[in-house]
This record gives sequence, structure tokens and C-alpha cells, in this order.
Amino acid sequence: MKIDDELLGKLNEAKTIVFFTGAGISAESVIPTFRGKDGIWNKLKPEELANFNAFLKNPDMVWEWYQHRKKIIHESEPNPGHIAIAEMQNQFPEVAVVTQNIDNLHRRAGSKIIYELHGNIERNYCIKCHKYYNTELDFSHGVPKCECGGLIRPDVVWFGEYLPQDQFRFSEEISSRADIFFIVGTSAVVYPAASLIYSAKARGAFLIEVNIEPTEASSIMNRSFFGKAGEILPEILSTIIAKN
Ligand code: BJW
Ligand code: ZN
Repeated sequence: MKIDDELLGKLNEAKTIVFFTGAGISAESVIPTFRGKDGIWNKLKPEELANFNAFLKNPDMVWEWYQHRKKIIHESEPNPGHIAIAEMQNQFPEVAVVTQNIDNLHRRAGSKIIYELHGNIERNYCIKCHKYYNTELDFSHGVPKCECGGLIRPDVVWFGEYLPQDQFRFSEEISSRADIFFIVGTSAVVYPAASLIYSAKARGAFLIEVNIEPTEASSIMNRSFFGKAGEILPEILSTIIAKN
């Protein structure tokens, strides 16, 4: 990995840094991604599982997927990529994480400003009365139900559903002010989340991608670093610290 002088200059001057992250940042914490060779669960595409109609049709199957993922998440730890992002808070005046992930690993790594675009696996709500259930659910009698009789679902964003308005608005606001906008471990194919990349670019942010392979958005990047986030991000952090 080579950090050139122009990039070093941008990093030196930057005040507001945004990290836009996806499933790839957590891949080294052994949490499977959605797409790609390891990204398929029971041969179903994310569009077929992360979907309200799929939940109504087969809530057991969808809950099985979330319980399985919740177990993996609970057994996982933040990796050097999450930790490097959290440590960037000591290097720049303003650092925010805009994440598509539901796994809490940025929070556990110590990042303070985090906007969650696709919800959080630790929260659940009733599809009928919207009551929240944020403690451990009881699956002993099948899919858990609310006291009103409605099915309880995870508080995550499925295809065709609106993103939490406040989280998206805060993300847009900080992305529009970002001096540097990092795009880490996302295939950048899911909207409106991926639109933040283009609006940050339009507002003048310097775009830096970190991914193991090129993505939909690679062509508009100012810099692309191809490799594991858990290796590249600590290297970028060390270079910044060495120059300060
Ligand atoms: C590494 C690495 C390492 C691996 N280091 N890198 C046609 C055109 C445009 C839009 C649409 C369309 N048709 C439909 C839409 C809208 C739709 C959409 O975008 N669909 C596209 C797929 C076509 N979007 C929506 O429906 C959204 N809502 C919406 O639009 O509302 C408006 C509306 C309302 C009502 C009616 C109509 C419209 C909602 C999207 C919700 C997405 N939900 C999920 C599930 C969340 C909960 C959960 O986790 O279970 O979000 S799906 C899944 O995809 C999840 C992710 O957050 C999201 C993005 O995936 P991500 O994070 O990028 O992961 P991967 O697996 O794709 O990529 C991993 C990357 O990491 C890869 O690039 C690897 O190379 C890399 N990597 N190891 C660095 N070690
Ligand atoms: Zn209810």
C-alpha cells in the first residue's frame, strides 16, 4: 500500500472524516457478507430473505436466519479495521461512521458517532402495534408474538422499506460536509445507502475506497486500496500518526 503525497496532504488538512461501511468491514470478525462467494445463506439471495413478504410467508425461516446471525455476532469481536476507525477519532476533529451493518461492532470498537442505516439486530418490534422488545426473545413456542398477538420482527430495514429517517438525514448532512469519505467493505449496490457516496463526491469530498475487490462505485474514487480492511485501515492510521 502506498500513500502518495497528495493523499497525505488531504489527510493532513481534513477536519471531517466519514467512514461509510458495509458487511466487508466485519468479514474479518468472521461475520459472513451478503454477496459474493461466501455471501449466500441456504442458497437464498438477500432480496429473498431481507423482505417483509418473505417474513409474512415464512417467519420461521427468516427468524432462523436472524437467530443464526445473532449467534455469530455475539461470538464475534471488533477487528483491527473497526479499531483503526475508532482510533481515527484521536487524529481528526470530527469522525463519523455511517454503517449499513446491524452488528454493533463499530460501537464495541469505541466509535462514538455512528449512524445505522439498516437498523440494529439487538432491537425487535411488533409488526401490528409497533411495541419494542429489546430484550432476549422467547422462541420456545415458535416465532415470538407480542401481547397484542402480532408477530415480532427484528428492527432492521428490509427491501422495499424506508430507512430510519433521522439516521439517513444525519448521514446525508455529515456526508455533505465530509472532507474525506471512506467507503469500506461494501458492494455499493443497495440504495439509498449507496447514494451517499455520490452525494459526498458531488459536494467535494475526497473518496477513498477500501475493499478486497473493485465495486460498482470504484470508477468515481479518488483512491482505491484493494486488500483487507483489517490490514489497510491500520496501515493508513499508522501513516497518519507517523506524520503528525
Ligand atoms: C471486504 C472484505 C474485507 C469482503 N475487507 N472488504 C433498482 C435500482 C435501484 C434501487 C432499487 C432497484 N430496485 C429496488 C431498489 C431499492 C432497493 C435496492 O437498493 N435494491 C438493489 C439491490 C437493486 N433498496 C431498498 O429497498 C431500500 N429501501 C428503499 O429503497 O426504500 C424506498 C422505498 C420504500 C417503499 C417502496 C419502494 C421504495 C432498503 C434496502 C434494505 C437493505 N437491507 C439489507 C438487510 C439489512 C438487515 C440485515 O442485515 O439483515 O441490508 S440487504 C443487505 O445489503 C444489508 C446490507 O446492509 C446491504 C448492503 O450490503 P453490503 O454491506 O454492501 O454487503 P455485500 O455483501 O453486498 O458486500 C460486501 C463487500 O465487502 C464486497 O464488496 C466485498 O468485496 C467486500 N469485502 N471482505 C474489505 N476483509
Ligand atoms: Zn403488538
